[in-house]
Amino acid sequence: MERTLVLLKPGCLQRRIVGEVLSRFERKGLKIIALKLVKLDGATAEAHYAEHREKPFFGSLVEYTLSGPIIALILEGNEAISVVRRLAGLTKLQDALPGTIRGDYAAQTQLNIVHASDSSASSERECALFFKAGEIFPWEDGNQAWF
Ligand code: 3AN
Repeated sequence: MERTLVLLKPGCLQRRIVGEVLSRFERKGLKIIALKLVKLDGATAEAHYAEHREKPFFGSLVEYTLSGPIIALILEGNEAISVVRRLAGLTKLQDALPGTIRGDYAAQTQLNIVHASDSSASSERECALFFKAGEIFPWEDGNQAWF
């Protein structure tokens, strides 16, 4: 079982598609084990995108990430890291296939709607950056009769 950090960027709230995006993860059978609406501070946004510090788009990427609240969540499931990356779709606008979240919703590469951890090392680092241990609530599948 793996965990992965997902961010629904400000554009998700602007476009009122939070529910639609979350439902894609739920439909796949992934478990939401942590979730919050949060307005990031500059230091956290820069730490999150630290690997891109030297890229020309770093400043505007951080600015966009700070432009409004975001939703941060941790998903748990089998092979969750790669499964969520595939549901999210490829980074570049022109590569993101229809049927993926970015393929269906992203209109610009920089504003590509969702972030998803790309490895177990980044998942561990990013989950810890966004959530304290007491904000994560793993749960078991219950008796089907409860549905
Ligand atoms: P991913 O989010 O698919 O892991 P990364 O880590 O290469 O992709 O990029 C992080 C974020 O930086 C992307 N989600 C996107 O918002 C932005 N980004 C990546 N490449 C570009 C680019 N060429 N121009 C503008 N923004 C970019």
